[in-house]
Amino acid sequence: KSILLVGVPADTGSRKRGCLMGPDALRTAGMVERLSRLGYPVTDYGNLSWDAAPDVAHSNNSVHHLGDYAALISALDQFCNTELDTDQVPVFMGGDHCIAAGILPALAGRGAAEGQEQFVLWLDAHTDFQTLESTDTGNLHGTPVTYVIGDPGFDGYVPAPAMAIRPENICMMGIRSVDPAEQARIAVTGIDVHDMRAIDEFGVAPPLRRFIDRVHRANGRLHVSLDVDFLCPEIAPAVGTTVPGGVSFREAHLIMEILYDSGLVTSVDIAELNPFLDEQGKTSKLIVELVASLFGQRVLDTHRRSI
Ligand code: DIR
Ligand code: MN
Ligand code: MN
Ligand code: MN
Repeated sequence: KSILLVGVPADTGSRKRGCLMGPDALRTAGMVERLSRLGYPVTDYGNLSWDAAPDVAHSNNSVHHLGDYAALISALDQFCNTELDTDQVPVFMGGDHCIAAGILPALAGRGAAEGQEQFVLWLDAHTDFQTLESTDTGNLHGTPVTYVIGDPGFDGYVPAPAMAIRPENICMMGIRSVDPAEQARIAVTGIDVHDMRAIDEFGVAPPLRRFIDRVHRANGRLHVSLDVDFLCPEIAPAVGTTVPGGVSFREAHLIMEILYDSGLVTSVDIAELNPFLDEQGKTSKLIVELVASLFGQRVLDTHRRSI
């Protein structure tokens, strides 16, 4: 397997700017070198570009940059369907979390063509399960999960997802900030949510292993979506929506190490990194180390490469 790095400098998903610098900060922190050192052929595709789109009005007046959301989703769909080889593991470097809305349905569509179902591990402080109607911030980075499961509320505003993700195939970890509108809907979807309370009590490994078992039994493909605010702000301050009490350094590495051992990860995105808020590249460097763990970096090199 080889790794394809793709920069997706989207930053209209919230009102705080700076996520567009994410891809370059990850490059500066040594993403290519770190992964190459693990023995993979690594190609840096560079950054995707797409045209800014005129704004599209919605009855919820707080919604902003809906036209850009549609343009981003189309650009990512096109990229996944034309530029990606089947033996490549793409690592999308965001950009805000709107990128997941473009990536997931496109990858699910490719997987379906090969008879494989798409699973998603959503690592985030937030569930990103707002709708266009319910969002009070109007920030579209709070909506990608709703979009990827095929919610009809996006019809007429954003192209329909190439292939919707089954809610039962989504596992969330690190959750600790859920809006009331999201709570009500999450409860009835079948998404497997592990909030910080559950992680404090039981740890990250047991639910992760159960989820991996399900992916394995289904012979599924596994996408890992890593929102930087999943991590504790003390170790990862460079994100616009920090929430106290996040996942620790070791918990995060353990998740990555278990994922690597599973050999099931077929794609990755890193979202919400805002280098404008970073302290001397601290967060970018941590993310590069976590991605290296996901691809097999170990203290004791006794393992076999499996991704
Ligand atoms: C909040 C924050 N739920 C909103 N969401 C996210 O604005 O809808 N922050 N995704 O990262
Ligand atoms: Mn998010
Ligand atoms: Mn978040
Ligand atoms: Mn579970």
